[in-house]
Amino acid sequence: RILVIGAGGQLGQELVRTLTAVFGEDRVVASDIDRTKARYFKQCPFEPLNVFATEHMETIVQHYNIKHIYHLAAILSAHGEKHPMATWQVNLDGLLQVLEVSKKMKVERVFWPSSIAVFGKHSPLENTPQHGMRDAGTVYGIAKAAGELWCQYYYERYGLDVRCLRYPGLIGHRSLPGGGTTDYAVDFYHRAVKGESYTCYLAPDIRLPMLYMPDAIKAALQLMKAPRERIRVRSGYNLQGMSVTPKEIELSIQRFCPDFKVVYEPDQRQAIAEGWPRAVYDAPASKDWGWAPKYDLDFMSEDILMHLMERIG
Ligand code: VAH
Repeated sequence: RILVIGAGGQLGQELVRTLTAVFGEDRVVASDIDRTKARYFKQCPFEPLNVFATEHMETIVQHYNIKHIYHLAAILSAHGEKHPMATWQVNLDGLLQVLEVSKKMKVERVFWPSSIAVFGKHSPLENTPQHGMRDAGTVYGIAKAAGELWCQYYYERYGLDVRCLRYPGLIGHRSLPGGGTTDYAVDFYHRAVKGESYTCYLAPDIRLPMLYMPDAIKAALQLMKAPRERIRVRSGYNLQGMSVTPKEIELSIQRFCPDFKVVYEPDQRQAIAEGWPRAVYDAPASKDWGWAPKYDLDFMSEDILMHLMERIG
């Protein structure tokens, strides 16, 4: 079976939905520290789980005969800057608990989402290389950079098959992000279909790599399905979907919602975004396990707005 830790978050809700569809509802166990998140998971077992309760984690792994773990629990970049020590503890120490339990319980494969946030202002930010310098400028990014090194260590020292992706900003219509720097993009679509305007906390021209959720989920499943010997990057694979600015997203939405308006009032999150890549080099992901994103900006906008309009009516 498959255990998803932190299943109640933006990525987790979508991942559980796809994993249960692909492997069957009896093959997936969702878990989250917040037991109220059980409401999202009618299709599979749900277990409340705090990553620091390692004995409880071991009991879950044993009871459900868990062979694959997707460890998603984390505090995102913007929220993380308000609570640096808690963010380091949850994001890094939490990962170490999962790696230790996985090693002890002989879990076969572990997935961990890293982020383009591992890079910082001294990294080349255009076409950022796969093995470039990771001089993260946020606690979130520092924990992701350190976490990548720990994942690599557990593979090389203990043979634990940990696999990581450096996700760009993720945009989806089924689940809401929380505390991220790229959350604005999700807010744009929700406000547009409600006929509301939006005040954006980033400048209109800040270009960032973004990924539509179906491509993000597809990447995780492709990476985890690949034969062990195909995985040649044990830090985190760069993933490049589309590099877009808030203004370009606004214009793309206006093709479908002409009255949608955005006012730009950058706040402290602008400095975080400026330290991140404009676009990353992701040929190793394509070469090693067949990464090939499907969605561009207009295709994504059309798909999101269609789903949201149906839901919000
Ligand atoms: C964040 N969505 O905004 C995350 C992501 C690259 C951005 O890591 O913190």
